[in-house]
Amino acid sequence: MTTPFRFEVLLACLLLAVAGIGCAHRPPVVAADGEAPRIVPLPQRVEPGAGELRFAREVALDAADAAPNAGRALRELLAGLGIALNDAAATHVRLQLTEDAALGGEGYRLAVADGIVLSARTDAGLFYAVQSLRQLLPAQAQPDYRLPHLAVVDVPSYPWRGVSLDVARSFLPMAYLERQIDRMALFKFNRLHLHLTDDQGWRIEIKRYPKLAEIGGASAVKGGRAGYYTQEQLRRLVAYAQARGVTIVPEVDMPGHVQAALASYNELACDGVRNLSPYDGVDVGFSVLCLDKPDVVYPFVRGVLEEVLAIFPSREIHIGGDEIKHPRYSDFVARTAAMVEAMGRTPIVWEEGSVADTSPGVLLQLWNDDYDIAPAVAKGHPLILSPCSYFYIDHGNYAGQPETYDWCRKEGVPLARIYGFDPAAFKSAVGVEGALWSEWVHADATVDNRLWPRLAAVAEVAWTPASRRDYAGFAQRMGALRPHLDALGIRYHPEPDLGWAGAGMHR
Ligand code: TNX
Repeated sequence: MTTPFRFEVLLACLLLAVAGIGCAHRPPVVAADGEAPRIVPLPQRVEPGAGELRFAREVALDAADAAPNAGRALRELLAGLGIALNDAAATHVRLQLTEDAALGGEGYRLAVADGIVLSARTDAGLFYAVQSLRQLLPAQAQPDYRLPHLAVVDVPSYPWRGVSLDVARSFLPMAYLERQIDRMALFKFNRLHLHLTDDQGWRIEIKRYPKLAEIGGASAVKGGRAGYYTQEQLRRLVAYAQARGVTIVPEVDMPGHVQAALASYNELACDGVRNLSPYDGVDVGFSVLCLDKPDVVYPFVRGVLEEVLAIFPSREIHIGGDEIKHPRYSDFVARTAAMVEAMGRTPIVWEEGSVADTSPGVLLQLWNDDYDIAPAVAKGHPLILSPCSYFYIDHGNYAGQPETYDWCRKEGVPLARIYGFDPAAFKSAVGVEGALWSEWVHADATVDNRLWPRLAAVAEVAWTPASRRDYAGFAQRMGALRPHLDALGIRYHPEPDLGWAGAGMHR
């Protein structure tokens, strides 16, 4: 643990002041209560001001019509805190679009002085300004409010800040996914990758192949939940996520991990295959689409992808490609990736797909720490980073946590470990993604426990450059956001590093 940065800087300032030199480096902002401002992920720049803004439960709001998502989020934030809108109120809150190239597509400014000004070039940037304000304000309504004067200028390091949820092994209800999107938005995530199909279940309605949902949707891993999403539900989810800056990235895992599909449509399996039953185990690598029957398999793949693409506007579409050995594997990946590209989208394939002859635009998702991805990077493939010893949060919050995997790392994947990851080691990285597989995670509360607070570390790794990060500062800021997580009903892991361990905590 390092000494909190604030103290060191204050001490340095004091010494310089005594020497009559003044202080060139300003400390990070110190809020009214003496704590660093609780913004996670840490912004690129926070300039402290001298005073504080106080207001009672009304403000005058001036919000740009051209920023509907940010405007809605800001109105919801204020309403949730019992702050009324009144044009005659003394305190003004302004949400404005500005031309400032340095802010890019997702950056923003947030200034608190006599009033509150949020500015950005885009609705997305303004939405993030609102999320920072949401963290600075209390989680519950108060009789009046105090905010330290400050000026934040913020831009993310990486454009891909993702979470992946495995809804195939064990299903998650639509209401949980909506809650998850709200929570992700608070930490400025912008991708929710849904692993929609696997051996244990097929979770998306495909109208041309109705048995995928009827039969494939009825199974789950032992102890897990079965179910499937209708196309209508998924369209609503896409819109819900879009309004919160989150793109839903669908994954249909092929050509392996397909037992649920084979059980639904037996002809997708090779003729000699005997095991065509639904599957509820945890072993992998045994099922495969019959790549010797291209006339059966590729029309199926095309039919499924056409419906998937019609539901999900995401530019990137995940086609799986993990954990299968087959002489025609490379050919399948190359052909399916080309199909997705011909449909105007960008395929994502798990790292193993790097052996296939695909265009360099295909995104690869790295998941084994020691996989030799360098040749693919040399070919120009962009990478989504999910190396398992940092980002597989189906592993324990601590060593030996019940109902967690430890195949990738015996000691689990604790918060501090995630925080220490530096994506800059991979030069073609577009960002990072935390992955929750659900072989052992079957209830909403267990999902919460695995995701939080670790996703906050994933968010900061994706947003804030390693040079600006320090774990002690993160622990202090994140520790202070506990009431916000409580207000969202999150049943988080009682992380000792954040001071959350102890009586009365969620387990
Ligand atoms: C590996 S990551 C898998 C998943 C498992 C996970 C469990 C990947 C591409 N394949 O099928 O659920 O490990 O940790």
